[in-house]
Formats: sequence, structure tokens, C-alpha cells
Amino acid sequence: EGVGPTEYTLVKMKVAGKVPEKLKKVGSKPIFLVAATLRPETMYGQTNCWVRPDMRYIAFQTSLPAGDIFICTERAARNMSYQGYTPTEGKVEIIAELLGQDIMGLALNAPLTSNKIIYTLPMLTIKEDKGTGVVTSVPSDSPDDYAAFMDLKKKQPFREKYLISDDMILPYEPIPVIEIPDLGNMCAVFLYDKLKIQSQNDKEKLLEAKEQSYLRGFYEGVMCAGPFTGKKVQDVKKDVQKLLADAGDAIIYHE
Ligand code: A2H
Repeated sequence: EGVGPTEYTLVKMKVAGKVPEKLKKVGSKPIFLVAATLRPETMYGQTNCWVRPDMRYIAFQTSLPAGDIFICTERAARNMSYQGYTPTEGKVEIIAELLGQDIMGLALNAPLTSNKIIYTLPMLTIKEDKGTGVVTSVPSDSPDDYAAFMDLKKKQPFREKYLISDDMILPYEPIPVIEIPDLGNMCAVFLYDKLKIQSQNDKEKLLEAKEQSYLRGFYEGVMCAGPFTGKKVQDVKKDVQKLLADAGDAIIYHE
């Protein structure tokens, strides 16, 4: 960060159930939320997808072979249009303008995770000027994700406010993906408890948790899920990214 562009893996999460009203006109083309991640190796542990209720998103036409429609921020779509992902370079064909709340509670198919269906849920701290505005949730390994996940689990009024039904969150549990010495196989859960993090707005403690886990996860972490079980994170990160991209389940994006 800061020096030069950041490379993100954009994970394609397919709308699998009810299509939002504003997207009914697209017919049979596949629709995906695209989540920007720096941690493709954690995708075995996805439990949900985050969008910000009050943020603007668009659906647009990509140039991918199956005619995929992507949902993300307009800013990210513009960037993608200069990276070969739209029919005309520099042009974004907007199909619908959406608010996060319009795409809340959607059922999705996400790659690699053992959960057959995951849901879009609210995260209030998503930034507009980073990635795609869609974030995939891995509560075992991301302190931000686990804090937002626990906010929904613990607070019924919070679920109600954003029209989240109990079945979209209560049956889900963090999934062990990476073992780190001293931090166990779910470092975000360990640090949330250790630092007594109260909510997704607990900025300083969340920063502290990220500092205590991010580099160690990379340098000392060992996979404990998926085909790379037993291998070091730093040795397989690129392999998982490639596995996703080769299967058509992710694209590489820079900003
Ligand atoms: B990461 P950086 Cl398991 N607003 O993916 C807030 N957060 C965003 C975002 C946005 N607009 N776009 C992406 N992100 C998150 C996995 C993960 C991530 C794990 C552990 C740590 C972690 C699963 N969520 O990030 O500022 C995404 O969450 C720790 C920083 O560009 C993305 O990777 O460094 C990361 O933040 C990108 O943040």
C-alpha cells in the first residue's frame, strides 16, 4: 500500500436465489457480487458476504465469456473497464443502480467454502474508496469480519434493522483455515476474546488485532483446510489465487 498499485483477488459470488427487483430485467445472465480480498488462501472459510447498507453499488456488463454481470462500486467498475473486463475499454454499461440495502440478504454461491449457500449481510465500516465495496467474510481469520459477525449474532435488533433473518447468520460458525503458533487455528476469534473487542466499531483494538495476526498469518501460518493442508501460507497463497482464477471463480484486479 502507498507505493504502487495493490493487487486484489476479486472473488465471484454468484446470486443463487432470489434476484433483486432492479435486476429482474437481465434474464438468464449470471449475476455476481465481486469481493476484493488480499487473502485468497482464506476462502475455504467464507461464511457470508459484506455490503454496506447505505452505500451505492452498480450492476454492469462484463466482457467475460458467459456474459457475467458484476455488482460492485462504480469506482471499481471504472477501474475494471481499463483492465480488460468490459466490452469497450474505459466504458461501463450500467444495468442498474443499487443501494447496499437492495442487495442485503441475498443467497450466494461462493467458491472453496464448505458452506453451500452464504448470505449478504451488513458491515458498516466498509470504505467507498477501496476495492469493490463488497467484502467476503472469513470470521476465523479477519478480526473485522469476526467482530461484524458477532455483532449480528449477539444483537437481534441489529439483524432486524437490516431485515436479516436468523437463518442467514445463526447457523454459521467460523471455520478453521490457518494454524498460527500461539494464536491457534482461528486467530481472529482468539484475538477478539483476548483483546475483549466489543463491536465492529472498536477501531483501536481491531487495528491491534490486525497487527498481531496479519504478518504472522503470512509468515508462520500453515493451512488446515483444502487441498494445501499442511503447507505454509506463504508458499500456497499464489497457488490458491491461480486455482480460483483458472476455475473462472476469480479475477485479478489492481488499483
Ligand atoms: B481481506 P487493504 Cl481473512 N472496506 O479479505 C473495508 N475493508 C475492505 C474493503 C473495503 N472497501 N475492501 C476489502 N476489504 C478488506 C479476507 C481477509 C482480509 C482476512 C484477513 C484480513 C484481511 C477476508 N475478509 O484484510 O486496506 C478485505 O478483507 C486485512 C487488511 O487494501 C481485504 O482482504 O489492506 C482487505 O480489507 C484489504 O485491505
